[in-house]
Amino acid sequence: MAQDTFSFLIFTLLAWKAATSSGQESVFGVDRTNNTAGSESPFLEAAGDGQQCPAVCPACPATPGCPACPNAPPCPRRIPPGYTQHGSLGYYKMHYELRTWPEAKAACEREGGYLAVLNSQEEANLAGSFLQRYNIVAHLLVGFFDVTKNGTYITVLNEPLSSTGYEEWASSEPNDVGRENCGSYFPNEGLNDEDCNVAKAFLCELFA
Ligand SMILES: [Ca+2]
Ligand SMILES: [Ca+2]
Repeated sequence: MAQDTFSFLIFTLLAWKAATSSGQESVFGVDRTNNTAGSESPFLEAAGDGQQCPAVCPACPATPGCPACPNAPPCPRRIPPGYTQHGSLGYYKMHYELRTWPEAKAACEREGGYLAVLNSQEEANLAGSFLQRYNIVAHLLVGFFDVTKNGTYITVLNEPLSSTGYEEWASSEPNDVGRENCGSYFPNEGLNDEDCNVAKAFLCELFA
C-alpha cells in the first residue's frame, strides 16, 4: 500500500508540473512571442520581414519601418556610406568602378540617391574634379537621357534638361553617333550624349 501511495503522489506531481508548464505564462511573464497579448508595446514586430523593432521606443529608429517615439524631435539626417558633403552643393559619391548608364542609375538609387544632375557650372566643375584629381581623362555618367531618342533630353528627376540651370554641351555635342541616348559630362568641356551600353565611371547625388 505504501508503494501505491508513493506512486500516486509521483503521478500527481508530474501531472501538475505538465499542466503548469504548458500554460500561457512563462517565467518571464506574459508570452510576447505571438503578439496576441494586446498590451504589448507597438514598437514590437512593426518592421515586417521578420525584423523586430526595439521594445523601448527609440528616438531615431535604426530599423526601416519602425516608428519613432511620438512627439520625438526630428532625427539627424542619415547619410549613406561613401557620400561626402561639398559645401552648399550637397552630398555626392563618386563611383570609379565602370557601369553602363542604366546600371549606374540603379546603383545610385539603391544607395538612396540619384545619378547626379548638374544644376550649375559650379556643380559641373565639382563633377569634373572627381576625375581630374586622379588625372583621369574620360567622361563620367550623369543623370540625363534622351527620353524620345530624338533629341528631347530630360533628367532622372523627370525635368527637362533645359530647366536644370546647366545645359552646356561639349564641342560638337550632342552628336548622336550611332545610338547615344544617355548623359555624360566631359570635364572642362560640357555635356555629351553617350552610348547607354558603354560602361563608365559615374557620380551619385543625394536629395537636398
Ligand atoms: Ca545637382
Ligand atoms: Ca555624343
